[in-house]
Amino acid sequence: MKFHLLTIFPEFFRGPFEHGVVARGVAAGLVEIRIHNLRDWTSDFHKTVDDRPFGGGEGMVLKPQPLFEAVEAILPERDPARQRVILLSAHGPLFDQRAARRLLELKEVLLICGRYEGVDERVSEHLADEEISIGNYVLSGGELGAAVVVDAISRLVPGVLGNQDSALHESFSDGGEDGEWVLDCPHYTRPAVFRGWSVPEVLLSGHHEEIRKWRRRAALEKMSRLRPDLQAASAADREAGELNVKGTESSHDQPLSAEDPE
Ligand code: 9D3
Repeated sequence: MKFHLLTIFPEFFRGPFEHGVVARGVAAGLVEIRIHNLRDWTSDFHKTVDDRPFGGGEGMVLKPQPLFEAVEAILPERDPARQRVILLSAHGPLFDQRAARRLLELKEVLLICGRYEGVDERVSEHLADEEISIGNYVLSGGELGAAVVVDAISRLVPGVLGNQDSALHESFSDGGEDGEWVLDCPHYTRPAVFRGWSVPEVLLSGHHEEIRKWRRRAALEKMSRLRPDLQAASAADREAGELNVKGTESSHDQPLSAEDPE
């Protein structure tokens, strides 16, 4: 998987891509990231990338010329089945796990990071194949969005995660097909009692079948509590209610008789 990032802040990505999963994917040769400085495609002495908006108004707009020339130089002939030019913008459809899986099918993705008040609309109309927003809030530019997109896709590239099962199972225990967002179960580690709060007893029991059932119930209960907006949550709620997860939870407050394994 090859990513191109087109930005006026090339140094922005040093942090996000030099750590963790993305860095490992790059080191393993499974992910390739090329960062391109938009100013390299300006032709004037001052390397101007922006200009005032026609019709007046606040702020500056990214000029089309450096963006078009950059994209045409980076991807000279675009194969729409394998390459995609994406404009990160506050106005695009929201990026989600389903979009990450869709883009994983491509060989090469060029992410255009907007800045200032916006990008000349002809970039959206005639240069980018699609637009992506990462959420309904105002950011200062597309760089953080591009980093999010690269991270989410890179961890799906086969072999990038140590344990290949992880990417498939996490948050998709039974929602992988239709893109339903299914939350993971709660996790605990030592000590078994921390500041008086106990780990649910079943997790210390060694009863794998009981643990599996508890984890499923707890995941559903947590999702319906924290994400009632998700469609699966209402079904989850019913199941959690029937199976009485809340009853399981009350054991949190009781001190454990079991020895602290620490
Ligand atoms: C309401 C007028 N403008 C806000 C001051 C609109 C606007 C222009 C430019 C809002 C954001 C931006 C810059 N944002 C991005 O380039 C961006 C973004 C975002 O703001 N939110 C979520 N995802 C993304 S991806 C790129």
